[in-house]
Amino acid sequence: MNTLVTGALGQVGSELSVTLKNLYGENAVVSTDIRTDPESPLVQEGPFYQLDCRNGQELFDIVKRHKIRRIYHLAALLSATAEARPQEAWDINMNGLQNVLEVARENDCSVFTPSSIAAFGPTAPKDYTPQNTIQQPTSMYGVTKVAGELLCNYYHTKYGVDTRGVRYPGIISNVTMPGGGTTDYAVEIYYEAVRKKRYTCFLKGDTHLDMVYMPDAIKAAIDLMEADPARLRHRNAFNVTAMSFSPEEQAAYIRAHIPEFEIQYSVDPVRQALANSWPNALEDYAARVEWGWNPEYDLGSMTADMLKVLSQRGV
Ligand code: AKB
Repeated sequence: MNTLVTGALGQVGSELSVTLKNLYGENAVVSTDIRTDPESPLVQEGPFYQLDCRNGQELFDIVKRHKIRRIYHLAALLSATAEARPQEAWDINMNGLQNVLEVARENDCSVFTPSSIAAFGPTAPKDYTPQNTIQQPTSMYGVTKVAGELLCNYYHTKYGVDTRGVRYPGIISNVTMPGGGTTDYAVEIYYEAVRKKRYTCFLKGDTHLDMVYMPDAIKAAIDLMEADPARLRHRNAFNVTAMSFSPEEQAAYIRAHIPEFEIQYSVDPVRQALANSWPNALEDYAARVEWGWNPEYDLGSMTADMLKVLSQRGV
């Protein structure tokens, strides 16, 4: 069964594509992205296409040519960029997704679409936010995530398309930097800790958000798509989380390895407002019961691994 990844040069896509190639075979995974990067092994080794998912015909042609049966649709604008360019965010996040769902309907593909903690707004319970609760996000990113969840469920019930998704928290990784998100600070802090032993954070020190380390985020996407459909009571999208912490708590964990590390704050009002509107911590019972979600990393083990990998690489 061949697999297509959109947004393959992004933070999740770059690592997911490599993992999928290791699992299913080099040529069984086709990578696409709106941009290209001649330095990327995914581009050099292929198959790779520069593709804007808003172009439904090109997407259809690639899916036909490579006999694709599974799509990981990761191409999207993240929260801070979407807030700066809301019309474009709606266009990319929604029209791109609808093209993917249409192509999946016509070619009998299953579809993984990530949602986000941003699919909740200020009216949802802040702590242990349930799987099923009120979803009234106030950001354009969140609006596209809720609409995307509903659209994916619609394609499942109306057309039988096998759509599945998770509500990702902030994702921390050491391979590809995130871009344009509110949770990007939680990645930058490790790079700056290794480089300069100090970091200026754009969120307030006591802002709690859910997070997950990349190996667990990748495992979530693959395990959910491999799960027995008979066990799935939910589809779009499952709450998942591995940890919830604030910048000041993260800094304390970094100080256990780098005692001189200092954190300062220069708050960005746009990203602070986004973070304030999201949950502090999700409840992820449905994911645990229905497809075995069980993250390996917590704040301590992730911090140790991030600092070790970045120091060894000499970032
Ligand atoms: C963002 O910050 O925009 C993303 C997300 C929480 O979905 N990382």
